Formats: sequence, structure tokens, C-alpha cells
Amino acid sequence: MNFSAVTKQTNRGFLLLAIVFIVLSFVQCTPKHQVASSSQAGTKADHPDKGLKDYYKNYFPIGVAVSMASLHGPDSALIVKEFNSVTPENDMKMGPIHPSEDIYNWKNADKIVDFAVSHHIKIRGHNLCWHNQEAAWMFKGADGKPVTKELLLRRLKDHIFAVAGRYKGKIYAWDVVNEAVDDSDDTTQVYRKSNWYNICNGPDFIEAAFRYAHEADPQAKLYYNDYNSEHPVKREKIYKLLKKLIEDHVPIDGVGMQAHWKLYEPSPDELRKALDEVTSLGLKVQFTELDITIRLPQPKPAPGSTPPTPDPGYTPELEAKQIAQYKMAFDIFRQYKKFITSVTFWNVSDKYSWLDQRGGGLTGGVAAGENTPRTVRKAYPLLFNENLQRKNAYWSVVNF
Ligand code: 9MR
Repeated sequence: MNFSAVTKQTNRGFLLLAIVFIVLSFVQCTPKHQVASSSQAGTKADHPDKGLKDYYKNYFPIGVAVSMASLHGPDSALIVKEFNSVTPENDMKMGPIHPSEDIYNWKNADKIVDFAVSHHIKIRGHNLCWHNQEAAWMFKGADGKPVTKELLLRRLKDHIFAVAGRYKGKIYAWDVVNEAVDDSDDTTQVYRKSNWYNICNGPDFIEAAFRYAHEADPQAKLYYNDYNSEHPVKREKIYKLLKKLIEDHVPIDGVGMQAHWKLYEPSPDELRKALDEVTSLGLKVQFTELDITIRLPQPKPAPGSTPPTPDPGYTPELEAKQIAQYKMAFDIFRQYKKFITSVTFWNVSDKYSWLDQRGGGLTGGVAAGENTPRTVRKAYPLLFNENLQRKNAYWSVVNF
């Protein structure tokens, strides 16, 4: 072999090596989720340093429900990278934070607030008045009998002044009243018959809670928060409540639509209608607890029948439907950006979702006398998988 032949071969060798090197580095730098979808090529998926909050910086803050567990370890890095708003999932609710008249558990709530403040993350407070996770002591006097309306409202006021007052200037928005509207199809039944409603003999506690919250922190934005707010019957009831609050000059800024959604619900039309109705009242909207379960309704097994098929898991078909539903939702959110002041996911990743604890997702159950543990049908409702990696649904939300 002469000299020029050797040089040519060496050059070819270098060229080959260079090509292999380039291909290898591309494969290594490309996260798995990008390989899965060719539609991401040349799109926003190319910016690995960006998070949801960055993609949506011209639209609205993107939030997430957090617990003490999420402030440590890998969840916390993901929260800081992806989100610019947090909502304490449980730690500011009346029962946990104010378990008896003279006891306040500030520890967890303070830690969440400190975490958010130190990372320049906004905080939504959740919530000041609810029928669930309530402080049972509030409803009873020393004699064990139900308290009067006056005493209950005084206790509510003290509670709101203590909690909203403590985080004044740090919490920019509060879910003041949560889920006070009735769920049934009876259109005449507007309010939920809760302890609050029953002792107050009507819905006065709702208006009172907003007035107390406004007094305690005049700068905070105040929201009424509920689920199924796109369902035609409940939507009308929520509308009635909001309209009345506005007519009575109650200090309310907006409505929280929780958005615990399903693969086929709500429809785009239902979602638009709900948004149009609420915003026609001059109110802002926050999607406060977004998740989209992949579970489909399971028929209840008849007693003695064989258990239903095992959990099929996160199948490609279910994933495709979830992607489409997330895409539909965010397409509409962006169209309504002048009314929407934040979108918050309820939990960080599919590793943990409140939905996984719920009975509705169990397959089979245990036959009488059997000791087999029940299998949880996971909901896979979020944009990050169990390993905290971005799912394809993530890219359907940011590639617009
Ligand atoms: O995610 C919360 C879960 O950890 C609690 O056990 C549950 C108690 O009811 O509340 C969950 O959060 C709820 C939220 O505060 C209000 N809207 C419905 C949410 C899901 O139940």
C-alpha cells in the first residue's frame, strides 16, 4: 500500500469514527421520551433545560400539589425545574392545621412555604373552609352539642385570621371555600348539606369565609374551588352561587375548577361552556387540581362472580387517549389565557397520586375467606411517569 492509499484509508477511518461519535452522542443526549415520538423532532423538546413553567411563561403559572415528602429527594428538583406555583396538598386544611381550638400545627405548612419562597415559587393556599378534613371540634360545644351559628362563624373567623394572617404576603391566592355545592342532579338542591350548612341553616358561611379572608389578607386573590365544574347540572349550581356572591358584593376574584378529569370527560364543548359562563361574571379561573386518570369505569363484580380482568396498566391505547385529552385541555387553556391565572397539577408524578388510594380503581377485590391482597389499578394521571421522566403526554402539552 502506498502513502496516499494509507492516508485515504486513515481519513476514511476518521470520518467513520466521527460519524459514529456524532450518532452516539445524539442517542445519549436524547432522553427516552423523545425517541418515542417522532413528532417531537425539531420542536420544543429540543430544550432540555426548560420546564413546563418556561414553556407557559407567556400564558399562566404552572403549579403542583406538594407534601412534605415532595420537598426532599428527586421530587424537589423536578418541582423546581418544572413548576412555578405550589399548593400544599393537605397541610393547610383545617383538620390537619388546627386540630383543636388552641392547637395549630404550623410545622409542615411553614416548611412548604419556606421551600417555595426560597425558590421564588408562588403559593396557592388550600383551603380555608371545607366539609372534608374538617376540624371536628369546631362544630361542638363543651357539652358535646352542636354549636350555634354565631359561635361557629366566630371560630371560622379566628381560624381564617390565624392561617391567612400567618402567610399574609406569601400566599397570593386562597381556595377560601371548597366544594360547597351539591353533587346530585336535583337542580333545586344547590348547596351541599354539610356541617357548615346545617349549623348555619343555609349558605351564609360561604360569604362569611370570603369576607374574613379578605379582611385577614386584603391582597390575596380569593377563589371558590370545586370539582365537576364542567358537568352541566353542577355547572349551573356553581354559577348560581357565584352570581349571588357577586350580587352581594362578596370579595371573590375567581373560581377554581379542580379538573380531576377522565379520558372522555369533559368534552371540549363542556369545558368551553364552563369557562364562558364563569368568565361572563367577570371572574378569573384557575385549574387547581388537574389530573386525567386512565381508568375506565369498572363494572362492579356480582357477588360470587369471577373477579374482573387484571389491571392492563398504562397501555398504548390508554396513553393515546390521555395524550389527546391533555392536548385538548391545554389548547383550550391557551385560548382562554386572559382569564386563566394558573393551572395546577394534583401531585407530582405517577409514582404517587391520590387516585391510587381510591377504591374506584381496585380490580377484583378479595373473595370471601381469601387472603389475597387487592390489586390497585393505578391511575397514571400526570405528566411524569413513576421514574419522574416526562411522558409523551408532557410533549403534547408543550409542543404548541
Ligand atoms: O389529595 C388529597 C388526599 O391526600 C387526601 O387524602 C384527600 C382527603 O379528602 O384530599 C385530597 O385532596 C382533595 C382536595 O383537597 C380537594 N379536592 C379533591 C382532592 C382529591 O380528593
